[in-house]
Amino acid sequence: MKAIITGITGQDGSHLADLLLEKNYEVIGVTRRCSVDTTERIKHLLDFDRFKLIEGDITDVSSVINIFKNNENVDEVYNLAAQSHVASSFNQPSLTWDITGKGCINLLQSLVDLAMFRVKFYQASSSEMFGSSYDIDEQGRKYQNEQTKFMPNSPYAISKCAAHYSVRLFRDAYDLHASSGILFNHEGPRRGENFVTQKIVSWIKNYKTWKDKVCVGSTSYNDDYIYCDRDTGNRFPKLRLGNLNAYRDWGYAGDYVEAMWLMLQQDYADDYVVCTGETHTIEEFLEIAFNYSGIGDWKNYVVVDPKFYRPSEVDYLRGDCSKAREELGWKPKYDLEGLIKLMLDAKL
Ligand code: NAP
Ligand code: G4F
Repeated sequence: MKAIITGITGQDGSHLADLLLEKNYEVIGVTRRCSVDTTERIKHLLDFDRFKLIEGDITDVSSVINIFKNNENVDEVYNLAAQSHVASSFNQPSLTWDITGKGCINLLQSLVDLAMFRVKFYQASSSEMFGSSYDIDEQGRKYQNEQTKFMPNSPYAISKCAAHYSVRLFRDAYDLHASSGILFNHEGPRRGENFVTQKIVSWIKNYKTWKDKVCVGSTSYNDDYIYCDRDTGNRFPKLRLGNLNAYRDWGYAGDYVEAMWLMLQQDYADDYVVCTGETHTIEEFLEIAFNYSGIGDWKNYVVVDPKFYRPSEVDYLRGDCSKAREELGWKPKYDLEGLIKLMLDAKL
């Protein structure tokens, strides 16, 4: 089996490549030109003979067509490429649209134009598409599943909705085996540094290093810094975050790429929610992470900085992945506590 992965240098791309190589696939990863090396997450794969990188950018149709023409025997295409940061999408809405929305259409239309109808296609859809929308279960708890309507409220989510609907259209109109995974937040040691979970974990690591190596005595605080009592000039900046009250359904990325692969092994293409079914606030994440790392009460170390607020927030995400459990036989292996321990242990 041969697969193309766009977004190979990202968190999910690297995990998916690991999984497919384990399954004996030949994997072609698409990387875009960059002035610095972006292969940190796939370093361990670079010398592998069934793993190849090719240059390409999904916003450039000619580049996409070249990739497919040179790999006409490909069996599966996983589109994981995106401008994936929600807050950044408010600063770069057109670019986000070009990559996250139109990029997917470029891939789908190229498959059709080249008559590559036997290729199975996976699209990385997102729980962000639900925005402020939810349904209510028998216990009165909010949730989102495949039937919940989309109410996107960021340029990122709007772009993802366009891509998601395009996948449905190409499935219906051209009979393409094209599936979308509506994935809720998933994290892990390879998560980008500017997503909230990794930002917290990285701060803990840096603070512990400072505390253990530089400040062996006791500490005191002001609004912005933690001071070392042995040398008042020695200080460490507090962790600056935005909205701490949003709820997220956080799972482990390594689990979620398995659901992507399972979707493409089905006889019929479809859309599937992938999640844990549990939801927690950023405050709860902080509570568990600070307790586990032994630092103490997170409230002494965190500053709420409006700079990190978004023009529009998604307040509540909790998925119901009954369909993925029943039809794909998939279930998550990590809960939030397990995920935080995994991330902290890897970092520390
Ligand atoms: P990520 O770490 O931000 O990776 C994004 C990848 O897309 C990177 O490899 C990036 O390359 C690549 N890329 C960006 N623009 C490109 C372009 N124009 N052409 C080709 N490649 C381009 O994201 P992730 O967390 O792995 O997520 C993977 C996918 O799942 C994304 O589509 C994301 O929107 C979606 N998703 C993620 C989550 C989550 O919680 N992680 C949840 C739902 C959906 P560079 O390294 O060069 O920047
Ligand atoms: O970690 P986040 O930036 O992830 P967000 O916005 O939920 O998006 C992630 O999950 C989506 C799936 O639902 C993906 F589609 C998307 O690509 C991405 O992977 O923020 C999580 C929450 C937000 O409510 C945000 O306002 O944390 C809040 N937050 C509070 N302080 C912060 C910060 N987020 C970031 N990035 N940085 C902060 O300082």
